[in-house]
Amino acid sequence: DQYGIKEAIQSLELSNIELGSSTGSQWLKSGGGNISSHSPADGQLIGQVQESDEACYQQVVETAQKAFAEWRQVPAPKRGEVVRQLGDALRQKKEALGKLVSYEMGKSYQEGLGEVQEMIDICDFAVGLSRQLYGLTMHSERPGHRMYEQYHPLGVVGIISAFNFPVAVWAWNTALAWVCGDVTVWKPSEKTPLTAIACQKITAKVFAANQVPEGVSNLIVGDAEIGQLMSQDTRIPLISATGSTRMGKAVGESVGKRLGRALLELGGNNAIIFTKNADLDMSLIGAVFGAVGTCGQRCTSTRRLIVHEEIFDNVAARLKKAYAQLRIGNPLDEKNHVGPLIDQLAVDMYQQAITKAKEEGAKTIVDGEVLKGVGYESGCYVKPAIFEVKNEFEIVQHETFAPILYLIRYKDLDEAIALQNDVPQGLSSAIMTSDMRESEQFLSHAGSDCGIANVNIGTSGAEIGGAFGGEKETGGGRESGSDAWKVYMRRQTNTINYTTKLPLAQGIKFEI
Ligand code: UN1
Repeated sequence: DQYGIKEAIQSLELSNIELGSSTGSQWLKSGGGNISSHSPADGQLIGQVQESDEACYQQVVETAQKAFAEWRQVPAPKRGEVVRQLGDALRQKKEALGKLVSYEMGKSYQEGLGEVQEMIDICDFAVGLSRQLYGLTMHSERPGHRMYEQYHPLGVVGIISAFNFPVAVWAWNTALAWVCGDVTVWKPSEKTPLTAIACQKITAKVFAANQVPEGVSNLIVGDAEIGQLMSQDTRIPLISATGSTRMGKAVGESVGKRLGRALLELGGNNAIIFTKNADLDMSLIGAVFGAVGTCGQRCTSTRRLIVHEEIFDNVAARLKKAYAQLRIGNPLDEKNHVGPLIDQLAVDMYQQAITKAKEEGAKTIVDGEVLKGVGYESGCYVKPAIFEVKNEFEIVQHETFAPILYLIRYKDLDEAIALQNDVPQGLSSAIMTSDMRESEQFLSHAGSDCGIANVNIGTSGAEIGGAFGGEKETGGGRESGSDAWKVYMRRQTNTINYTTKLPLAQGIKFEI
């Protein structure tokens, strides 16, 4: 145990077999089978988690509803104080949780720590927010009247999260939802159930110390069926779902049918434009981190580089050189740059995408390969690959969750921006340039159509302070910073008459 996994697991108080349904300090037995969580780093079994069944689900949602009635009565800054303490608890467990994230999901330890840091940051953000859940006031057209709006707690919030950010995306949602007075039911990815159990245990301790009612933080480990139950459940006014576009469409359809609220954060097909005026040294770091970081499994991963034809060959050559230096191996070994993909299915998709790209006419710059031998026993390690392609190739239009980078040439900036926008997804985008005219055009209303548009920064690694999400097939939702909190509350407009007359709006006369 050279990386101290056992110690981390102990510090997080995890045992070999855990129950997957919890309302806080209580854990519910179900009739469901066990999910085995294997590490993609070394293929070892980390532990087992009992899957929730429908009876557990019903009990969890009922407890959540009861808890909401109490939790919404707690003043928002007091709710913020509890979230502040959660942030402190996460600071204490940062190394252990970061390590488990790295081991269960396969991202580098550095990125595991970064993910826990995002949780801490959003807790801090939420604490401040708990005193800033502002509505506007407006002037009434009627004399002696006052008008304003307020934001009230919404209710039970369902959170469906993905394996690639197994803990941070939950925190973005819960930290905000809790200060807003909501209670949460979390369905984590079945591929990373143990990190979820660890989060629930950390939270339960903080909540118990603050007499937070049972049912404010709920966990339900299950498959797509549980996700469907949540999506159809009229007791859950908001479903926040992160994952594939396919999943998001299913969730969006079910939530839409009952006119519930869906916050969707789905696939990206993120591009960086390299203009002639790019500072290549730093641009290449941004592009390589964006493409191979988290083994290409961020929704913000860089999938396409749109490169000016005059610098194309130079960029391709320098990327080739940089890729030759990448160290691929155990994500807990800090010398390595690239860890494994999440599982065999992901490896299959990586291989299929490369085959398809070649069939469509891709030119190989760095070929892909599934790695075998010592250190690669899990079968999940692959070589990051680069291909020169045309943007219209079917495979290029599709998000493959793997370290495959597509290079595309362009002549002028209008064309580059059109290429950048010409995909079904709209999450993150970037331009590398020192020319203000180029960057302003890229950021203008006729520029990037994405929810995130950066200058001289890659596509991944957004800070929590901004609203996070994107357009088109990315789903349109915004999570995390800015005013993303508003979706977790219901808005109410109030008009108050403090006179003895009853004038009607729009000057309507009505006398009795
Ligand atoms: C995701 O991949 O679902 O911007 C979230 C980033 C991270 C979050 C990614 N802060 O890359």
